[in-house]
Amino acid sequence: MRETFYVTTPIYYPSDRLHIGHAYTTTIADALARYHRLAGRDVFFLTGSDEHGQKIQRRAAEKGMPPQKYVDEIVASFQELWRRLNISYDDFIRTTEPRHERVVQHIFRRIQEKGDIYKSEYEGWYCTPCETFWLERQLVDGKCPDCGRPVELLREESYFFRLSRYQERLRRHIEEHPEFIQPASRRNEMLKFLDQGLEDLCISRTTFDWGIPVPTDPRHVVYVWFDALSNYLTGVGYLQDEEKFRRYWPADLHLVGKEIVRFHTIIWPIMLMALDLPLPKTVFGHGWLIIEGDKMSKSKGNVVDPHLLIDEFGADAIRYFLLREISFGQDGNFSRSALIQRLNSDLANDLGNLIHRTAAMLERYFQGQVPEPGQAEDLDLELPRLAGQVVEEYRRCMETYELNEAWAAVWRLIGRANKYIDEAAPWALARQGQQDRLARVMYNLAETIRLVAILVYPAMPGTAQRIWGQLGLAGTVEEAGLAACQWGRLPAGLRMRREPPLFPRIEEEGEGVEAGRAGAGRSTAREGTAPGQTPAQAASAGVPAASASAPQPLPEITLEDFAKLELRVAKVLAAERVAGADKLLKLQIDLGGERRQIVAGIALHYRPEELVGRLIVVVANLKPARLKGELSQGMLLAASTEDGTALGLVVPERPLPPGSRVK
Ligand code: ME8
Repeated sequence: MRETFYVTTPIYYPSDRLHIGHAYTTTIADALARYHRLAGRDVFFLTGSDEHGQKIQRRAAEKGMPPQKYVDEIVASFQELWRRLNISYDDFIRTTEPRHERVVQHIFRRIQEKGDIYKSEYEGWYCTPCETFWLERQLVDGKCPDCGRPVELLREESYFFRLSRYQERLRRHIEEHPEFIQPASRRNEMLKFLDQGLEDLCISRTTFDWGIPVPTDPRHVVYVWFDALSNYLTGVGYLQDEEKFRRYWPADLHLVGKEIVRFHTIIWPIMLMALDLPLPKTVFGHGWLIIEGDKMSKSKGNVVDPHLLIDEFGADAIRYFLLREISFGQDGNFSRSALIQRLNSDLANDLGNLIHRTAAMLERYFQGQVPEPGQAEDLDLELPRLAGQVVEEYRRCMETYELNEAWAAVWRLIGRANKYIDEAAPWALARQGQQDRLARVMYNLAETIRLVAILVYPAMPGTAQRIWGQLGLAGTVEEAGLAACQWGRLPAGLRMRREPPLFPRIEEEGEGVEAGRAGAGRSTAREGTAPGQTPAQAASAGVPAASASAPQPLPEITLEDFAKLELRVAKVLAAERVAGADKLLKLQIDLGGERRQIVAGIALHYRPEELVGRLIVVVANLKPARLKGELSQGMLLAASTEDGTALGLVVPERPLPPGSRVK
């Protein structure tokens, strides 16, 4: 039988629409599920919604809706978000489903029969937003110690669960299984929490009715956390599909935010002990996404909507950012500028350039076909060696939940491959007629891209599959699996297609946007690096963007360098301002039979209407980029004074048909 991997996310409250924090947890769980599938395991990935309790009942009442109708609507939006984010869950559990209500009632009855549930009276505090009971001494300034919001005094008849009876058994388990609570800092917190002694837990309520009735006493509804935690059993067929349950239980990983580690490592394991079921292997409490230094909250108005981010940047870019930027386990800042910087540097530049340069050179030197690798020199052996090490390190990091280290390793390989292009200088080999060595270099590059496609799959499934297809490989990345990461399995003869960039560079207004698309040139492909030049020099030499303001003369270039620029005359068909960007105009241009859109930083100098019908000059082969979310497929030429106060378009001196080449 194949090894299994059962991973869960928290089931989220439908008290509101989900935000980027929820997307963070679910993306990590999805990446892990996909990684384990790649590794050949039989994966079960469960997510869902936590629909009962006082908080939800009140929210529904505020909206004037019956609770079931209210949750149905919100939960549909959860599922829509997961679809857009490409979340590959195997089941979505809703706690209002009959299959779950049955399981919860059974669990309640079973623990009661065992003598671990008794009836008494609860008198104490309750935080409804957290759905948590607190003792007077646990409050901080009379407020909830977790969220700082006001608490309510409760006094009602309740059923209690004898947590205290299992305290020592739980402590022993935590001490003997260091992998049970991760990271280690959370484990220490939980051991300290146990030192204070466990109080028995109130597990039923009588003052509202939106919950699962206690089977033996239906005036009570089951406490929402007792109900919610049980989802991890319902979801894998407990009491319904014994074969499935035996296959996947115990869970390998409950992934949760740090604020709910206590529920998952104290209450949940004790419920399982009382049911004589094995405990999950690991509860991992990750850190929070912080927005510009502040916790996200509705009242602060800083809630980030993942839908808008997906609209603007695409699902894979957002997934990659969440997985790469935040040190897994710790809190991490989420900001638009960090996002753009990360996407530009890692995706548009590093990954994008590697693919673009390789595809372009394969086309130029081998009609797009991956050649049989020729004789290798020392330099050519380094990349395969590094690839082997990176695959090993990647596996180790994924298995031990050092996720961002795994991506860092992959990007070391990508970085090395880009440097290898500069060092091996395929264009020089081609000039010197060294076909054999050139074939080796190009094979190595294409093979690195194949490995990278597999390795990035858990983070960016769509992108990985596109790269796979671009290389001419059949089937899916997931079917190929990690086993295909062996160097040298790329068959010669495949045809690698040249495709538009996977991740156009994103330009934000204000950072050097002066003329056509100033700044974009910094990241253009480095294919043409000449011997003795650094890639940066070659890139800046190759692109005249905003160079009017450059104080230093640029390094000399050859005619060949200049010939790489495809400058053409274009006619402006339409022009308009870009919303939310003072400096930008969006132009529709005719390039001689081809229509394109370009975005130019000239709005302070030209009104849209004065441009329509005019001839301009554009760099037609500049890598497309996005500015304020608008696609720009080229750059117009303009000259400006060094301080940027005066600017004029570069135009042909007499009328010429659109598409005419500028040489
Ligand atoms: O707690 N940063 O549901 P919930 C990172 N229903 N992760 C965040 C986050 C942030 N700023 N905000 C939320 C519940 N999360 C219960 C769970 S499980 C049996 C019951 C994520 O809707 C994180 O995973 O309040 C956190 O634990 C979870 O959303 C809380 O979701």
